[in-house]
Amino acid sequence: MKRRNLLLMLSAAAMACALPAAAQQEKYQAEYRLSTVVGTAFPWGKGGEIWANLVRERTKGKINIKQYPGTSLVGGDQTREFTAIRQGVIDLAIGSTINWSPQIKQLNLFSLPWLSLDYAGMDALTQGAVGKDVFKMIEKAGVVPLAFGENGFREVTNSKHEIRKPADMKGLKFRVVGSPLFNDIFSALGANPTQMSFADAQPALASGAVDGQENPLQVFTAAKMHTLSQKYVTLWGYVADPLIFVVNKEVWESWTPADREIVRLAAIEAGKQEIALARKGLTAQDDSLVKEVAGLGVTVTKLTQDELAAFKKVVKPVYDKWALQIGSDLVKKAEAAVAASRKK
Ligand code: X2X
Repeated sequence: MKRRNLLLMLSAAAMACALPAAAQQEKYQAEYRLSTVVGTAFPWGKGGEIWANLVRERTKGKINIKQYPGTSLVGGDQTREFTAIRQGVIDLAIGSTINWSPQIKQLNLFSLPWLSLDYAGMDALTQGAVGKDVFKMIEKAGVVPLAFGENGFREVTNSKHEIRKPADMKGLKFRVVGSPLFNDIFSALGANPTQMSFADAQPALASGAVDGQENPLQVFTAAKMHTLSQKYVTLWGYVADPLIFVVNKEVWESWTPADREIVRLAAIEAGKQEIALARKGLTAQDDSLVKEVAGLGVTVTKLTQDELAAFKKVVKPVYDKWALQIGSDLVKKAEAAVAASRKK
């Protein structure tokens, strides 16, 4: 073989070896878009920031995540977020199961009123067999789930009067989130629900177009809802609202296995930190956030077990109707997990 041919062959071989790495590198985008409904003033948005920072550090800037709060990549329409993740308009998200339930109806599970009453019950759902089933459903829908976070227990607030019993709900106009399950709950209680996005909710509360809303206390304070005429808060904790960290499937597959592991572990870590932030000031040991809300001149109402039971009784038919739509097996599994957490 002539020396020139040998050199050509050697350089071709060298190029072939170098190609996979180079091709791999080319597939990485300059920026990955992370969707959240709220910004970093909220535990949920902060969770996004923590995740993005961990990934950026640990991949040495190779995976550069930019956060888009306000669900701005879908014009604020939370109910379209999951479809946009699937289609690749959104690369990563930390989303509420409520907002994704129009696409995956089983996600309504977490919105069954008073399915779980405390954090132990919530953890039993997300960290156990139910959480695994839910991840499988998300995977089946073509999106890669990595970790759970939490928005928090959703409490009912309004501008008109204290809510202690179902009759107090009568005729009040409420902004509700994007699952028809919430329309059913509020209608059953005699209220007047209207579904709208979080972005639209704030001006609607400010103008008095609606009287009330339901969201965790962390959302109440971060969005300064006392300045939106929300003078009455009832701690009824009817829905716990977990969040899920996900990645678009094609984006996920474009990353090296080592980078995927970095992103996955960072999601788990960010999820834990985010859950701690979401629960801060809302535990038996430390209820400082409840006090903070009362300090804003808001009437904070805690319900007795009997008072709570009256609400549960009214919405029982809604629970039963939705349990069938979600799937009895999954609901039974969830109920059993919650019951077991109470025995501990
Ligand atoms: O829209 C809401 O109320 C919020 C921010 O809690 C959710 O996205 C579910």
